[in-house]
Amino acid sequence: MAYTYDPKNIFAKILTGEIPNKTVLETEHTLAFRDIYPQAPVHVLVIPKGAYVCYDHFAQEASDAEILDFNRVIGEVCRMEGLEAGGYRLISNAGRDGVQEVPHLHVHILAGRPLGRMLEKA
Ligand code: DGP
Repeated sequence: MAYTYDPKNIFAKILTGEIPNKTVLETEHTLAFRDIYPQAPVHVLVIPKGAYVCYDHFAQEASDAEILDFNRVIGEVCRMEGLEAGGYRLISNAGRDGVQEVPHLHVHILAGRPLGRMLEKA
């Protein structure tokens, strides 16, 4: 599938500094920042700096360095936020059925309260 990246999406604007963010961690290829509408006491979004729409796009086209850095940042944020003991959930929504609102790859890190079952029955 060919991916079309919208360079005007909200997270692209966060990456250019056009929209402010509460940064948790920044590296060469990755930015982690607090979600504006937190769903849990800890709600951090991790995004690659490159123009990738969703996880499979990233996994297909990103460099090894970008993929390594992205995954390391997710783990590092979990440690920085002290989540190892209590646990956490990672979510990456994609496309229509995943109900992805912002079309720039992001992984949600959610923690700080019991999060319930992963999905409610339809
Ligand atoms: P998703 O549905 O997976 O695409 O989640 C998008 C998330 O992005 C949602 O939890 C709210 C968050 N969000 C939307 N706009 C902004 C913003 O301007 N700043 C921040 N920090 N988060 C945003």
